[in-house]
Amino acid sequence: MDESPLQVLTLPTAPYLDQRPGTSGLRKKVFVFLSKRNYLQNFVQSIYSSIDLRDRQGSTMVVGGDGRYFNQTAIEVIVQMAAANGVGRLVIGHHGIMSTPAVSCVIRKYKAIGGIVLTASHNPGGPNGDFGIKFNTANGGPAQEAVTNKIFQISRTIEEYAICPELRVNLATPGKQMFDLENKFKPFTVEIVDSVESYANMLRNIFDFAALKELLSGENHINIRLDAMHGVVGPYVKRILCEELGSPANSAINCVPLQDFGGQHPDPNLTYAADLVETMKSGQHDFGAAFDGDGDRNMILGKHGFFVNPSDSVAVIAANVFSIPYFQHTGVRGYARSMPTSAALDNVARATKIELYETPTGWKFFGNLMDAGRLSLCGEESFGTGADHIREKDGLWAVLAWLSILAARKQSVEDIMKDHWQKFGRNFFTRYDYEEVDLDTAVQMMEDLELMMLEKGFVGQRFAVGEKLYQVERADNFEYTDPVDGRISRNQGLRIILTDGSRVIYRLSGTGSTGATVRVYIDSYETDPNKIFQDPQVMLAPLVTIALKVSQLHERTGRSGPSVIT
Ligand code: VG1
Ligand code: CO
Repeated sequence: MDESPLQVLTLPTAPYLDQRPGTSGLRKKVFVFLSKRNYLQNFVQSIYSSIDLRDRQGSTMVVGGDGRYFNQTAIEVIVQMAAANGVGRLVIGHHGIMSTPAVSCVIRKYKAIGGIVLTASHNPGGPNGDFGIKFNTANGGPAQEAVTNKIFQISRTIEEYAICPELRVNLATPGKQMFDLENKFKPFTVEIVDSVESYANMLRNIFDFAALKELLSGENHINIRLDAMHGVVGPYVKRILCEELGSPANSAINCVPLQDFGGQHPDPNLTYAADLVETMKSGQHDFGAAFDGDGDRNMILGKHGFFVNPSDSVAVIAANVFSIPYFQHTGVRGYARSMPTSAALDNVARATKIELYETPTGWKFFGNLMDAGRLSLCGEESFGTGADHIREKDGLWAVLAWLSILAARKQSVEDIMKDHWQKFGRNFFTRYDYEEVDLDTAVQMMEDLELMMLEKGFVGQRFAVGEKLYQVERADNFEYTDPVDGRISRNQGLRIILTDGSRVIYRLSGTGSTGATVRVYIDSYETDPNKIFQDPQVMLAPLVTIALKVSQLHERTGRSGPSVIT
């Protein structure tokens, strides 16, 4: 501990008008944080100021990040500002690294008032990539809109921030560090913790580790391949899957977190995790998975690269929910999915008489339902799957959930999926992403589309594509009323629902950092046993044609096709 107490300074600053948190935190190009004076300080002060001083004083907060470029520098500033803002204790991952689900777990374990996660998730990193800041509240989940709106409002009028510029934290040494501050009775404490331990401990209480160990390293073990894509989840995979559950070291690849994710998009989908898909095609592995930069997303593959659509993944977990000991103990209170996610989960909910909630995109909407004891398992089409053990989606949890099902059913991923479709019917799903579209063009397109959809005569309109004939049954802009607190979230995506139940949905992404990303989601339901095994792109082609025609997407954006197809 230093001899003389550290100075607490209040320094002047000028606001920025663009610090509005999106679907999950504030995301900007790294150069914005580097070149705009106090850009980081302003936003971090806005977070601290959004918390009532009485709640902040002497409290515990958690800090972690996915290890991307600028992570460490940002944490040093966050620590200096936490001390100056009256926070009593910070719990920080070793080297400042901790996955998003682990931060959620640690916030709950330490009864912290919240946490800050430095990540832009699946967006590329490095000096030319993105940086991001997420704020999670005491339940361990992403802050609700009321909180992020408050943060945004503060950031627009901020005039000063508080900081202890002399405070030097050592992120490399586990254990406690204490700092005496001027005007403060109690020292400010920083605890550097093992990033994996608390999280691993939690998983041990959720899953049957003995059964998983048998599956991965017993006599009749299966072969798996896990791709951490140089994101934060590498050390978790190594410690839990390899060291503890006995999967061979070479079954986990790209496990060293890199500041630029090796120059790739740390995004687990068929486009950006193409290497894994390619390797799986050789047939040497029975199960494959990839994760995103901050470890909350997952992609599940079977032998020969058999792809499990995320909308199906959560439905399969629901249909086999009692393969997971956690649910045997807690029971199942409810299921939920985001609106654009296919209704595969609804089919399981109906068959098992369990409540199903349809929320807007973004994990924060699930947290309220979980806190109220109404939701146990949920998922998003965007490769997010999770449960009420924490308040974030959880990539590694999803992998262990699937492995638990494989262990219990002793069937391949493909057979489990095909059985599921035969029993429940199949919800064909595809998503087209158009990345980095001109912002004004995208906003104008959405406005025009909405006007057209609301015009008299749109409902009832018919579309003929080849032999298929579709008719519009309903068209709206999705709106959600939170069943717990009655809060209304508007403008959550334009929906065209056709008479056969098929849907075409348009949304602008809230996680990009450049221009706009237009997402088009398309799904349809099929029970005909002769059709359920067909290629989704073939099955959905007529609906894609309609989606593009109605929106004039290609003409308006000048694109000839999407950047990513899921
Ligand atoms: C996307 C996904 C959404 C997900 C969000 C955060 O948001 O669609 O389902 O919750 O990313 O995921 P948007 O607004 O771009 O569609 V993560 O792993 O990037 O924090
Ligand atoms: Co993520």
